Amino acid sequence: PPTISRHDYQPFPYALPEVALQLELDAARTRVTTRMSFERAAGELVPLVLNGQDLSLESVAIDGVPLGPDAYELHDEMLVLHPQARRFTVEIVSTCCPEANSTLMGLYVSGRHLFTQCEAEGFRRITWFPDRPDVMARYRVTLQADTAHYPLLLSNGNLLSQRDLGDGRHEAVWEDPHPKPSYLFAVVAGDFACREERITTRSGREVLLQVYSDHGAENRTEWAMDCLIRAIRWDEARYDLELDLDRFMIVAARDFNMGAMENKGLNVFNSAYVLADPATATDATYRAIEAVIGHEYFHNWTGNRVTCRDWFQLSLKEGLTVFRDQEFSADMLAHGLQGAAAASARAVKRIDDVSALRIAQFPEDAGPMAHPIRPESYQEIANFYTATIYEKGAEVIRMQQTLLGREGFREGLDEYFRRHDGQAVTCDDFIAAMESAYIRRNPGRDLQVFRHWYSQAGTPRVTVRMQHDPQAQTCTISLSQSNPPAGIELLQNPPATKPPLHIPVAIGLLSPTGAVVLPQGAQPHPLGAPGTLLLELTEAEQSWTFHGVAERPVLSLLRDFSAPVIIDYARPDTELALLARHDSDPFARWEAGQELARGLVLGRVQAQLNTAADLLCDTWAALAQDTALSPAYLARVLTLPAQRELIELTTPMEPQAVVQVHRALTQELGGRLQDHWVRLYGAMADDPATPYSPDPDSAGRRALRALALTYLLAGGHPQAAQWAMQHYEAATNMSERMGALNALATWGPEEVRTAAYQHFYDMWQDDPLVIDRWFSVQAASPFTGVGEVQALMLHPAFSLRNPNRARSVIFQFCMNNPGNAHSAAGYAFWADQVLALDALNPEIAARLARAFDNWARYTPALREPAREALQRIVQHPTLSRNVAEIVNKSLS
Ligand code: HT7
Ligand code: ZN
Repeated sequence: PPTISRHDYQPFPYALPEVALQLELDAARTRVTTRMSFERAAGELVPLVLNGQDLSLESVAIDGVPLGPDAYELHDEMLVLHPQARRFTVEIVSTCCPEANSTLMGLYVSGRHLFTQCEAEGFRRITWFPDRPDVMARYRVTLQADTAHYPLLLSNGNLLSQRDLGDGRHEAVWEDPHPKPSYLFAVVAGDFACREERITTRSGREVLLQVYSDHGAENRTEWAMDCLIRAIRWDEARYDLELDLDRFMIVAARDFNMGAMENKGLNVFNSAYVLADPATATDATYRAIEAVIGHEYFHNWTGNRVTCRDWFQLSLKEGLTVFRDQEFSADMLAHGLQGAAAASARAVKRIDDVSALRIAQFPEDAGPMAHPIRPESYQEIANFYTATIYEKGAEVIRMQQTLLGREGFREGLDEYFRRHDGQAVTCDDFIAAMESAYIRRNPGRDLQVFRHWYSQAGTPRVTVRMQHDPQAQTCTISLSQSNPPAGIELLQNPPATKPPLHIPVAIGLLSPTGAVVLPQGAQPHPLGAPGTLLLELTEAEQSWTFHGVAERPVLSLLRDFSAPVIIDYARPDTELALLARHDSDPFARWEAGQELARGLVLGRVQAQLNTAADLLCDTWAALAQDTALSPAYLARVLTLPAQRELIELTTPMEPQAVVQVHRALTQELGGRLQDHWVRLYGAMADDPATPYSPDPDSAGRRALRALALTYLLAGGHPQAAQWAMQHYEAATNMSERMGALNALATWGPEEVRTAAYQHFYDMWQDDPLVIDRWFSVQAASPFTGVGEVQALMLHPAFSLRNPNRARSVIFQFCMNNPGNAHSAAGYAFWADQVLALDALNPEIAARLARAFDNWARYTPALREPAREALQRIVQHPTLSRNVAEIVNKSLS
């Protein structure tokens, strides 16, 4: 497949101010009439190139004159016209087949409804069009459909009119006042229940908010509406950004490739991120819905009002919007809290986000798909909706806030909107706006070095050295950075040389008893925990000397995870234990405990040292009794680093050994700290008379109780299985129920496990989202091997066509069951499923194709079967462009 390069960008040679679309909607064949008024930008004649995919062309006319087939060129995915006038109107009639469209891109059928998904390049599956984000037009959309089947006809913007067409069909006309790129276009047709509210925005405009769902699910959309209102209020308060529409709609779809889509005024959501009630949703689901609703709503400004010039700029909207949703979620967790309690609540969110970054993005940056947050090239843009674009992109934005301070960052963002509202722009435009605020605050300095974050792949390593001079009472900290080539940079000849990055490293100094040490004259960073100092590393190596430091300090490093880097600092475990107990920065405190556990696991796996876990046990025992820690925070502190995170840290990668050691250590902690788990299990019990609430405190208590139960089962407490079954049966909400089911799936005796699975299925068989959980928990269980997962796929409720179902079984097994997936049979299963999915839905297949990206670093016994499985995929005669790009990179 051809490679598209960032440097080849050319502006589209025509302006397209107005588009009128008419869709005669029908699941079998939808007829689309598209009228586009073009205006040529430059003087000379230039062909008009339109994109299209899987369309049948009925007619083309320019200024009302039909074109014969020799007046245009019709290629596989391109229609080329040769207009002569400077201003002209093109009218195209074409058809597409929604019910035959299993890709879930363009116009497709889900349940009894019709939905569209246009990002990134799905609009071209609806009609011939300049399907690129820098072509921004005003849309008027006429929808016609069978009234009984599709009583609701929705599109972007405002509803202008509705009428009965008299033949059992009806029509709705919508107009979006805001110019937009085609990827933000949306249509939904079907029969839905609707929850609605009217609110008044900050400037006093009344707006209508609607959440549409399948009939019967309307009692599960209250939380989504509540989240939407909180997101609107948060954006008004934090960034002065107001909803710019009279009507904002969210529609839940059962079949959806991703989490949700920010179409202007008509967001389409995977139903998993809309529907929640206490009986069917866990605490984590409630928080995920809040994050995704926030994310899509925040796109209304960061993505929709100011959009991307081309798809290389994807992180411009995604990184920034993830950062905004992370801040929103953190503020919701900290709501009503002050001081250290608020900091600890925010740290819980930071811990979860950094853990996700380490599990998904660090491995990506260390593998064949490594790319900068602004990629240089791609074959299939759908493959670049990655953890790097989203999560590392958000870290790059967060570093800008750290460097500018909250107010400076706000000034920069205001400047960005002042300069670019209504435009399609680049990451350079964003950083230039931020730089204007940075320079105002830091005369003589700029963000020139910082810009390299946009062009370099790979996770930088920062090595730390510290020298203390007791006589002079000075402490000198030296930081050096290394940014080795990553991904395709490794294939370049000569190898890429990478300039240093601008890395904000937040640190703190602790006395040997754990007290905050503030060196003489040092200015603490306003965003940080007590005693936080910000070191701005901009060169390969730099040193800072601090005065008035009488005793050798213990360094607290990378506070609040101030940069997406790996820290190398050799130090005794006793320092980590001290930090885990006393660091004033709650993120760094958690990190110290994780580092202690990581060292223990990796020592046992790699050096086959049976290092004693005494220090970890003592530290955890102390923390388990620290009543100042919130249950949510303590649940994170007492959780071992994830198996996936640890596997990536082994060289060569040893998935089986990590799983074994991880399980053995969990058993050991379960046994040695048994008294603490018993106490916490009792103390964290819900009061059955109190109605369920997903608030952070209640959710934290449930998380800690479920963790204690897991350790009790792992540690072999004689009553644990009985408690787990009681916990499962007595649960008054899905969070408690899943807490017990997960513990049983990971550690429970076979008969108890199987009985719980059966009970769960009998109870929830008619609820697809809950049955997704039922499949997931089994697919990720260490007791589920290839044979068992194949049996799950034979279950009548399984379907490869529904992405949520495919994710809950196949993805869960391949990505979250390392002890079983990493085997010759596991890889063969994976290859079969990639090929089967590719025939239906290439975007989903390509995501699965990435499950074993880093196979070349596996232990030799696994490398060969992984390579064979990849070869089998690559040799398949009808591979999609999506999967081909992934597997070719993986094998190169
Ligand atoms: N901006 C949205 C991306 C998206 C998407 C991309 C490719 C294929 C299907 C898709 N559905 C949604 C989601 C977001 O980041 O908000
Ligand atoms: Zn997004």
